[in-house]
Amino acid sequence: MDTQTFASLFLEELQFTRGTTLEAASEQDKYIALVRVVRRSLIERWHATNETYNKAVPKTVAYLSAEYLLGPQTGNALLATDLESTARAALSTLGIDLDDVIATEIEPGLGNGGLGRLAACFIDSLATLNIPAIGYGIRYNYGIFRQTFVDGEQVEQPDTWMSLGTPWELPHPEKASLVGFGGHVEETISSAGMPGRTWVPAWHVQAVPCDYLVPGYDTENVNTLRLWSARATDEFNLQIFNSGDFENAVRARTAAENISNVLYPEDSTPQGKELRLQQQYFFVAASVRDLLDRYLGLGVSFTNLPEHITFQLNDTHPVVAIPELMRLLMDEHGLEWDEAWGITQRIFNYTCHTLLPEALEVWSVDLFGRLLPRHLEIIFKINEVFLDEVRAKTGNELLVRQMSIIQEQPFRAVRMAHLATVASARVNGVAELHSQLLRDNVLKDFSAYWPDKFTNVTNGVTPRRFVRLSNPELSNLLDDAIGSGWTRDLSQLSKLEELVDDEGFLEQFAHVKSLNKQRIAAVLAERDGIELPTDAMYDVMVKRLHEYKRQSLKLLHVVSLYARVLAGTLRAEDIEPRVVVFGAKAAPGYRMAKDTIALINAVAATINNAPELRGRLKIAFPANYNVTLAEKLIPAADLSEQISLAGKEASGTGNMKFALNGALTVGTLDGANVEIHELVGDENFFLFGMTEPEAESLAQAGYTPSKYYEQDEDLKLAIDLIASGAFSGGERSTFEPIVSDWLWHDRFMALADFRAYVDVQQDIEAKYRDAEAWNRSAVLNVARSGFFSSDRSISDYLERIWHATPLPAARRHTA
Ligand code: NBG
Repeated sequence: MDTQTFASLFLEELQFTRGTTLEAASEQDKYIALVRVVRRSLIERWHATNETYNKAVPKTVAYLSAEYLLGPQTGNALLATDLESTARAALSTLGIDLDDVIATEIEPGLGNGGLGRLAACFIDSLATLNIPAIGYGIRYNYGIFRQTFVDGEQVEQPDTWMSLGTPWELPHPEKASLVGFGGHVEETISSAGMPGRTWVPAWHVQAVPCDYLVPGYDTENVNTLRLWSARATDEFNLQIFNSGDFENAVRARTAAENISNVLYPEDSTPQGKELRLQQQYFFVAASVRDLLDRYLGLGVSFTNLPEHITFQLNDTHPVVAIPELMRLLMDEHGLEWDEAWGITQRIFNYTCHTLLPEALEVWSVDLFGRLLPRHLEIIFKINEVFLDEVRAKTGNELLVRQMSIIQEQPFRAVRMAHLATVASARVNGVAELHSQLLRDNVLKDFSAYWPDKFTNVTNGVTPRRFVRLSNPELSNLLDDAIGSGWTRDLSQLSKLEELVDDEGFLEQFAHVKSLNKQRIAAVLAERDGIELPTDAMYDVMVKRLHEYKRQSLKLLHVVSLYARVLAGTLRAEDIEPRVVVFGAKAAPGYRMAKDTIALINAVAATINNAPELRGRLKIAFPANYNVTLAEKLIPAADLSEQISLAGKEASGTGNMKFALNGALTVGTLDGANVEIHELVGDENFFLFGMTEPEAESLAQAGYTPSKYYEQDEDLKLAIDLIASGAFSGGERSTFEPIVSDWLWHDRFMALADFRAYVDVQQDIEAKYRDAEAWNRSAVLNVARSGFFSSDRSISDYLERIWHATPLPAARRHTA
C-alpha cells in the first residue's frame, strides 16, 4: 500500500463508516478510521491463513486462558503489516500526527498481571512461528479496574475500555452457541439400546464469538484470538414488560450478561465465587465445542482427535474443560467411558503458575453440583477410577486421600489442580526452580506417581512488543550493530558480546537510556503531574501488589535512607541520586496490599518534599500501571527490582523485559531470576537474600521477625519512623497494621532479608558511579537475555508438549 492509497482509504473510512469529514472528525473517528485501514491488510492475510489451515487439517494448539492482557493493538498491527511509515506519511499529508491517533487507544486490560500478559506474548509467538493456533478466552466488558489514588489510597474505577467502540474486534452474534447451567441429569437409552446419562440444564446463555486478529511478525500468518461474550437467550420478556414491571422483564438478560461483564481480581470475595465458576464454564464450553465441531466437520475421527487438537490449560481456570470434553464425547457423541477418557488424556496439558497453596483453586462440591451436575458426576467417576488404580498400585490409603481430586476438609471440594494433573498428558511449571518445587512440594505425590508427566518451560516475553515497539531507539541501535534479525531470533543478541569493549557503542547505548528517561519523564509529567530528574538512577519496581513480592522491602530501604539522614548516620550527599518508581495495583479485597499502597504514597509525599533529600531521592508512584505504561517505563530503567521471597514467585516476566532493555537486576534466587542470574553472569546481577532452602529452614525453625528489628539499627530506625506517624501527620495508628505485621508476622520474611538488601544497594551505588562498568553490564544483560524470548518458550512447548508443526500460510495473490 502506498502513501496515497493509505490516505484515500483513510478518508473513505472517515466518510463512509464514521459518517464524518476530515475537518469535523473527532480523535475517536480518526483512530477508528486508521484501525480500519490497517485491518484490511491483516484480514486478507487472516483469510489466507484460515484457508491454509482448513486445507491441511493440521494439529491446532488451543490456548485456554481466562485472561489476555493484550496491551494496545494498533502499534503492533502497524509493525506486523510494516505500514508504520506509510501510515505516518499518509496521515501527515492530512495534517494528522500518527502518534496522537495511536495514543487515543485504550488498551484491553483483560488480565490481572503476569499470567494474562504471558498468554498475550504466547499468542504473538505462536503466530510468528506459523503455528496453527487459536486463543480462547472471555471478552469482559470491564477489564482490570482503573486505579486512582485519593489521599494516597487506591480507589478502583470501572475500566470502560470499549465504551467508544473496539475496532479491533470482529463480533459474530449469528455464530453464537448455547451454554447450559444448573438443572439435573437424566437416565437415557440410546438408539442402540445403551443406557446413558443426559444433562438437562435449567438455563442457558448464548456465547457470542468476538474475534481478534493475532498477526505474526515477518510472516503471512495471522491467527485468531476468540473471546466469548455472553448474551441472554431471550432479550426480555414482553409479557412482563407490558405489565409494567420493567425491571423483572430484563432480569434474565442481566443475569446472563453478567457472566462476561467483569474480570475477576486475583483474589476474589466469596460472593463472586459462583459467578466466577460460571465464567470459567461459559468460556471453555463454548471453546471446546467450537474446536471439536470444526475438526469433526473436517472429517477427523474421534480416535484421531489428539493428533489434531491440543488444549493448553493456562492455570486451573479452564480446567472444567476436562469434564466438558468427556461429557460431549459420551453424552452427545455416544462414546464409551474408556474411549472418551483415552482421548481426553491425550488432548489436555496443564501449566501451573503458582507456588502459594492458597492460590490453588478449589470449588465446593455443593456449588459445583448445583451449577454443573453432570460434570460433577464425571469428576467423581474420574476420581474413582484413578484412586482405585493408585490403591491397587501402592496400597497406601494415606496417599489415596492426598491425591484425591476431592478434598474432604475443611469442606468438600473439587481440587482443580489435581483434576488437571490426572487428566493431562503433560504438566509444566514456568521456570526451572518453579518446576522443581512443583515436583518436590506442590504436586509431589503426582510427580512420584508419574515422573514423566512433569516438565518445565521457562516463560518468555515477545521481543516485538517489549523491545521493538517499546524501545525504538534501542532497536535502531541494535539493527545497526547486529542487523535486524534479532526481532525474530532473539538469540542473535549474543552478537553484542563483541561490542562490550567498544567505547563508542557503550556511549550510544547510554545515550539511548538517557533518551528513554526523558521520554518517560515527559509522559509522567503529562499523565500524572510527576516531575522527575532525567539524570538520576531509575530504580523500578512494577508488578501486582502482593506481600510475597515484597514491595514493602523496597520501601523499607527507602525509608531507612531517609531515617539515617535524619538521624545523622548518613550524609545526603553520599546518596547516589535515584528515582524509585513503583507501579502496582492491589486486588480490591486485599487489605494489606492496599495499606502498602497508602504507605508508599505517604512516604513519597514526605520524602519528595524533604529538603534534606532534595536532588538525591525521589519516589514516583504513577497510578494505574498497565501495559501502555510498562512499554514506556521499562526501557528507561537502570535497576530492576525482583525481590520476592525465594520460593514464592513462580517465574516473573517483568524481570525478563527489564534485562532485555538493559536494566540490571537486583534480585533473590527466585523464579526465572535464577536463570537470568546464571545467563547474564554474577558480575552483571545483584544477587541478595536467602535461598529457597534457607527460607524454608528458617520457617521450619520458627521465624521471629522482631528479632531482626531488635538487632538491626537501620531497620529499627526505619520501622520506628513509620510507627511514629512521621508519614501520617503524626497519627500513629494509620500504619499500625503494617508495622505490627512486620514485627509479629511478616509471612514473607522481608525483615530477614533487609540487611542483605540494603548492603547490596551499596554495591549498586558503587557500581552506578562507574558509568562505564555499569553500561558494560547493561549491554551484557541485553546480549545474554535472548533466551527469554517467548518464541523460545513456544519452541519448548512444541517440542516437549504439543508436538505441533509450523504451517506457513499460502502467500496472497495480489493483483
Ligand atoms: C503468575 C506468577 C508469575 C508468573 C506468571 C506467568 C499467577 C497465578 N501466576 O510469577 O505469579 O510469571 O504467572 O507464568 O498469576
